[in-house]
Amino acid sequence: MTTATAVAHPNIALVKYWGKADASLALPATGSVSMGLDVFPTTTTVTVDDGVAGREAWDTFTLNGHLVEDGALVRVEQFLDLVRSLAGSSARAHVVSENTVPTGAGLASSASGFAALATAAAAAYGLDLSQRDLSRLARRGSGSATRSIPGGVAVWHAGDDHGSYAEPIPAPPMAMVVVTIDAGPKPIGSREAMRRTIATSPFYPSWVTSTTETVGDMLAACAAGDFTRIGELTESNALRMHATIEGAFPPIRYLTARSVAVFDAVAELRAAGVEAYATADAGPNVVVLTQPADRAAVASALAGLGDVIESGTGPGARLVRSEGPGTPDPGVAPATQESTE
Ligand code: 2P0
Repeated sequence: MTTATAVAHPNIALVKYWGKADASLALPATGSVSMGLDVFPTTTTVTVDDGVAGREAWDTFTLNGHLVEDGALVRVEQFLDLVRSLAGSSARAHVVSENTVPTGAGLASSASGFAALATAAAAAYGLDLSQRDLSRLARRGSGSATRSIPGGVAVWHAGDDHGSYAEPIPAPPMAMVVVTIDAGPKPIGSREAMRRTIATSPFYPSWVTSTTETVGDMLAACAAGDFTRIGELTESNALRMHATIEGAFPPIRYLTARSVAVFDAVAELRAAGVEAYATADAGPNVVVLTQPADRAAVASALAGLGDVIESGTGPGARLVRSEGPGTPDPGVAPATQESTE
């Protein structure tokens, strides 16, 4: 038996990923840029059981103390199949995951979930992958997980299977305030909503063209340390994504009146001289980008509009424990950024 435990955090895109160029390889239609959070870690342990192998055997997946038996188990098993094919193993695994995102906080758990799973599973199956290769692997579990491997401020490149990975980029100090205004379930999951947007939104081709341009602008703004430009690009790109999604048929609208109220409050903060910029993912909750010195003031200004949680810029996924033959030493994780290929 070999076992490995990894920790990963969620990330929030400053330039969004919305749409795949190739669903089977999980290749995005455009690049994207994100900030990793330092709150809500997911801790995942993968134990490879050599005594349980072959087609007739099953993996198990326990999430927050409950055995999972629905579609989430299928997604985990498919991901482990990929790891097994890379490792040349048919041994089944037990996956035990603790996800600390409060229920309904509006943050996707698939980013931290698949980043932690990729890191732990690779180690447990004896694969010693670079950070770059781990991000490629995490991509196959969930697109946004690609960016949770490096953490910090990261770019996820569009490209082919080899070229589509995430890596850290230099950026000025930043913070976020998560404003949860609705803890209910989303009307439609992002994977299906992406498919419908591509198939039916007349705005989608423009989204791809403009977002490709915005990634370049964002990288330049980050390199220049220009927080104002980073914030302006972030808010603009989020609204462009929502406009593109709203153009689908039947339409999909994630932002509610209460979401828009947070965007309004953020605009008022800016008018009062506080640099803050709003973004939102595939749901009604809003995340506000600001600078570390302003985060407490932003959180207190927005407290009446929802539950607020502050976050700094978080670390990348890391291996915290590994035991058994062939597992990497957690002392050297996270792996280097260089490709092993
Ligand atoms: C993002 N989102 O860039 C965008 C913005 C949601 C809105 O990545 O199908 O759960 O697993 O690749 O990663 C959510 O999409 O989708 C997402 P899959 P994922 O963060």
